[in-house]
Amino acid sequence: MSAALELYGAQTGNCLRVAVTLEELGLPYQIRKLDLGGGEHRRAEFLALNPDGRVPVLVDQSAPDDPLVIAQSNAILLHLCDRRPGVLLPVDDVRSRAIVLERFFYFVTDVIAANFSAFYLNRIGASTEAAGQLSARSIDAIVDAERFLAESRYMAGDTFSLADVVAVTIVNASRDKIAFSDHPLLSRWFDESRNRPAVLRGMQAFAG
Ligand SMILES: N[C@@H](CCC(=O)N[C@@H](CS)C(=O)NCC(=O)O)C(=O)O
Repeated sequence: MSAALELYGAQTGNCLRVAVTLEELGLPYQIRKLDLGGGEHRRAEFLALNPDGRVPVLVDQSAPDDPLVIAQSNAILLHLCDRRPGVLLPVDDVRSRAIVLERFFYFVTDVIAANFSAFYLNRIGASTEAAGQLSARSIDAIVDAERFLAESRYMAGDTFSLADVVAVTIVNASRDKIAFSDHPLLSRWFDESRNRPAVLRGMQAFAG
């Protein structure tokens, strides 16, 4: 029998964030790995799921007669949080929820979007100067996030949340550019977060 949740993707940041979220929430899922280099995401079977031809895509078969197909990694993350209310995103405490969402969007927009734009400019050989500026902006925002850790153990409070999921994947991808010795709170948080069993499992979901 196949799992109710199928995750189509590859070893990319957007897909890993979904895999880590599934693991942290303890939701059973099946990986459907695509070879992006080989163009599997441009084939008709996958385009039928996501005409945009991009991963990740989640197929939620909780209602088998009416499967829900979701693209856009951040929409998938929020949908998964709804499947296990209160674990990674508070539900009843409006204040805590707002802080988790604030920090989630901080990492998604100010860090990850800038990082992706730099990567894209480098890939197409457009402007190395602009790419360098965007990359520096992304790293500055990571380092600046240390102020969140002066208030609490994790990025948005005293429990690991959706904000930490998105933060740990991008900090891991950027780790060679961060002077951790100058940022002890960030360093402590990163060591603790990246070694969580669910994070380790999620980061390996598409490996091999
Ligand atoms: N905004 C989308 C971006 C999706 C995206 O760009 N996915 C990349 C991998 S992380 C992809 O499918 N790249 C293959 C391609 O564009 O051909 C999301 O968050 O899911």
